[in-house]
Amino acid sequence: MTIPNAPQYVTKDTPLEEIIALMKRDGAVFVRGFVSPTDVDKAYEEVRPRLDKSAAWKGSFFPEETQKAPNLISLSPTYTRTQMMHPLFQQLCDHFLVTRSWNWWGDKWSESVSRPYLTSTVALRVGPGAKPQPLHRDDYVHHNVIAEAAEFDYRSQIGINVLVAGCKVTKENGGTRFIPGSHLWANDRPTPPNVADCVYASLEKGDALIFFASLYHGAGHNTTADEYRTVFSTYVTRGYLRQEENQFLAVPLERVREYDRETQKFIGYALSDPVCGHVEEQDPIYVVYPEELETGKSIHF
Ligand SMILES: O=C(O)CCC(=O)C(=O)O
Ligand SMILES: [Fe+2]
Repeated sequence: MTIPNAPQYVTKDTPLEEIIALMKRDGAVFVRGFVSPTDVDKAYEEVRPRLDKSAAWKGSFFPEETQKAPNLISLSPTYTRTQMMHPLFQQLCDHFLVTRSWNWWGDKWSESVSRPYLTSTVALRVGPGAKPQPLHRDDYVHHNVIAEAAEFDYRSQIGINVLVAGCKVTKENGGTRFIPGSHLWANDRPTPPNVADCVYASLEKGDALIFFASLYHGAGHNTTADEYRTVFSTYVTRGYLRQEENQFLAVPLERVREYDRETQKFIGYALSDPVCGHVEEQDPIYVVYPEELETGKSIHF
């Protein structure tokens, strides 16, 4: 029996319209057999060395038992090809995150179409004993503000994430938990999200959880003695959330180094609070001053 507002399991062959309707209603869908276990294993082998050397997190967003591998495109061509560029994920991003606007261009009424693009990638390996993450919205990174709405509103949604299970994911080993329907909630609700309203991802290796970045969610509690829960995470956002002139590609680093620090920060070598613009989970100013990386203040939100 289908329980209303309980997130549904679909396959990558389920008609796109059905998946879109479920996303609008629940804010999330589970996709069975999203990537083959062979491709997941290959991607895992490509990111494992980085996960193994992940330093313990000192902030409160991740428990210290969680190891992370950011920058997956550099690490794993298999991940990039089979997960980030997955046709179903691409179709959903195209459906929900293309921005179209109309303007007068002289006397011509013209349309601009901005396509979605990648905003961040990370593999997350939650170790035994890891406490749950706080429930949060990933679109807080881009300061998204949502007004209370009974109906789905395209313009309120600025991001979609896909989590792909790198192993069997269960409630016990820290499976992602989330509140179905919370993608419709206003930011300024007077009460915090309630863990009791959560459902827990239960995934086989290669299954996916696709959800709006506005959905309240977080990694669960790993209560096992010896299981490591790995997921690959891909975040996509609207294409206009960027600088007009791409300073990072247009200005060579040698030129950037000739300017003072305030100028470098204004060019873009700074974090936008909370965590936008990081490089390998660090403030991008360390790309300009790599010698400060050891002594500098690292991000631990
Ligand atoms: O590890 C998970 O299950 C979710 C991670 C997450 O929500 C995040 O890092 O923003
Ligand atoms: Fe998150």
